[in-house]
Amino acid sequence: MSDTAKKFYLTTPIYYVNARPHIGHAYTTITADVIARRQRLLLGKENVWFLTGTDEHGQKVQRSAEAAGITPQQFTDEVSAQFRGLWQRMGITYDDYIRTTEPRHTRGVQKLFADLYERGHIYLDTYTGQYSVGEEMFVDGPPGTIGPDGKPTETVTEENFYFRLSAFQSQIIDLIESGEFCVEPEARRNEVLSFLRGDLNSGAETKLSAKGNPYVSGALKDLSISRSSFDWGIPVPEPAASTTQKKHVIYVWLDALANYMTAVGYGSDKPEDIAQLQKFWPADLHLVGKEIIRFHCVYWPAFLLAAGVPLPKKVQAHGWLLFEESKMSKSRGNIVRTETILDAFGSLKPKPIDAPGPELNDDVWKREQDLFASDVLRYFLLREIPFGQDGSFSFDALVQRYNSDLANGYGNLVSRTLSMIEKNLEGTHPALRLPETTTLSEAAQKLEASATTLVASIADDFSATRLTRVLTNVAAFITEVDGFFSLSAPWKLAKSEDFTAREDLRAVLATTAEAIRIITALLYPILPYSTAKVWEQLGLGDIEAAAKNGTLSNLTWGGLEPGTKLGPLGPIFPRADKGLIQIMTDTEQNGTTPKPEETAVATEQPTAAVEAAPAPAPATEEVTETTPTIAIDDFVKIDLRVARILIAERIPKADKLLRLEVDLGYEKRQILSGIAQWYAPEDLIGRRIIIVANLAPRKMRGLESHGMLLAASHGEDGKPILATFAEGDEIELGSRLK
Ligand code: ME8
Repeated sequence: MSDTAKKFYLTTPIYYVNARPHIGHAYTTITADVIARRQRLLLGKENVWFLTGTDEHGQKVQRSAEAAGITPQQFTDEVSAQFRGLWQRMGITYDDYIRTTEPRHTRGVQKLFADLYERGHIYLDTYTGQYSVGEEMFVDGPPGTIGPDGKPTETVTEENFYFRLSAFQSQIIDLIESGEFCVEPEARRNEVLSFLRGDLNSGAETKLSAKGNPYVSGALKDLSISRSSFDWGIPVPEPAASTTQKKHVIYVWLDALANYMTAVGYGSDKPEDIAQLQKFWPADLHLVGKEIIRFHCVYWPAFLLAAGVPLPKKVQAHGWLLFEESKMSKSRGNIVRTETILDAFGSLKPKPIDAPGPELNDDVWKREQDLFASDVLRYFLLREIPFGQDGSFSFDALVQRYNSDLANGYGNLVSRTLSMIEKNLEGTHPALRLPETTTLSEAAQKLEASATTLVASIADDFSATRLTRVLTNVAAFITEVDGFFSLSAPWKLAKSEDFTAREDLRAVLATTAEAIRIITALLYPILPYSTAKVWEQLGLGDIEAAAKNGTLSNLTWGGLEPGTKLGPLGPIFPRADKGLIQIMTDTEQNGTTPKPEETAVATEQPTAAVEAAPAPAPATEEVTETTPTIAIDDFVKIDLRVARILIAERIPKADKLLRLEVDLGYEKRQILSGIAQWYAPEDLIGRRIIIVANLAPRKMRGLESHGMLLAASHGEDGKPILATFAEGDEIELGSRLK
């Protein structure tokens, strides 16, 4: 197996399928995605391999499937697809997704087990002990001991296969001490080392390793690596299997850890798999949460040493996302689902009413919304939680951070710079020169120096996964560029006829635009969607092409070609209303993301509109405080018309929806509306109502809804009261409301 420097193989943990994904999982996966994108810039796409997947065996999964009344395979298929679907929704660029129920994995795990057995590292023995089902491990202590998952252990007596873990104690200590097997951060390294050494002050016999590192002999016990009390796992292969009466499955952690190798071809004899394994193994980085450090830094290297396989180069452990003060986890019931955030932030990018042509269909637009919202979450998690430390999550902080750094910071800088170039310089980038005015010239030179320092320091920060530092340094640079912009006051320069002022205007805008180019290139791995939009607006085309051809990794000041035309401009980071916090909180409390049709007439409905809105807007009280004023031009875009309800009926299996056919005088329409809880269909027929006639059609439950009814939202439960006309009002159907 090769050890070339010019490749990078990184992994996330493979996630258990006994719980649905939450933002704790997203945190690791996002971090890995950022590292993968950055590495691709440096090494080229073909030399980077990013693996994620799902861990599908074990008693916990078997029990969850039983509780759900389905087979373990059905259960794992379902949940694994949820993880995968979420990563796709978020634009995660994994190269491979491994499932431990795949044949390629089974084959590799059985080979590993057979090799270990053949090399004499596995023996059969009987053991009675306390087993934590939640964590899939034996723990020390009397019956009823509380396991690491916070639940009482179970007494388990089993004849098991054992792995001679104890034989590798001193060797692993040496590998970690020498840095050959790197464990980061420091605190985790110390934790692993002290576990491996045993308590040197306990009075027990101390030995010295080959490299002179002290350890308590016997502190590391052999490890049971098979189970016979359940069968949802990979069977122990021959010849070991025939040495025992019972059927054994391989311990889920041996099974799971091996994914890192089986996914790149271990256990296969196909030439392409062998080549893949040679190219990418050993892994360069296993990214994990801190609670599984022992499995990755003690068991895993021991299995590999025993099998004669090179060790991964580094294991890096991050801290936990806390919610309401404790670790976010399914068993504690305090999780936040990523979908909640994607839906809420996605709603900040409503599909334009006058969206052009079929290329901007609902699916395409939904994709844009998801990727945008995913950027927001990426930014927040990486900006707020220094890698390695625990960090609290709150919706409040998410909205605040978004508004301060993205809407007001980066987004505002981009929009004010580019719109000035558009207005004053015919949308064409001027040549980069120093301004004539001394103070401005000095400030511009300082900015260039800061940019150069930033580019250099960020390379190190990225490679050490100091992503919070990357973002704080970029944010500080954005503030500096903003300061330069304000000091130069280009809007005043633009009004002057003076020659120097005109020249300075060009120099200032060129300097700011160049700074934006650098910022955007640096942020690309973290904000792939938004930076692509800024790149287009800068007139630089496709950022992915720039990533491939090296433009994003060779950042020298002055790279923006003068004469480049700006792309079409538009808002990148619309400001988020505080109401979004409530929406996300409510969504989590209700336990599920409301399906579009269920959000209709939700209590949070902001206005009088009643339709199947994908993401409800803030509560009415909130809205009166925060709804922005609009110009008459905005209002006239909304085509409000008088219509009469011809048909109203319930839709099977949709409790909240009614199907209406309305007459607009000039045409008849079908509209689906979430008012079924409040209005009996028969009471609606014949009513004259107001509809938003130019709302883009959308499909719900396979039916197209073309328009939206207006209603006032009444009382705490948001009961809709349809806007209508008095009995005697003479009004033609189809009349426009203005
Ligand atoms: O442990 N904060 O799977 P798992 C931060 N299948 N990260 C979190 C988190 C939180 N609150 N909750 C989960 C397993 N994670 C095994 C791994 S690998 C060979 C087998 C992330 O579904 C974090 O990366 O319990 C953590 O290590 C991982 O999800 C655990 O996922």
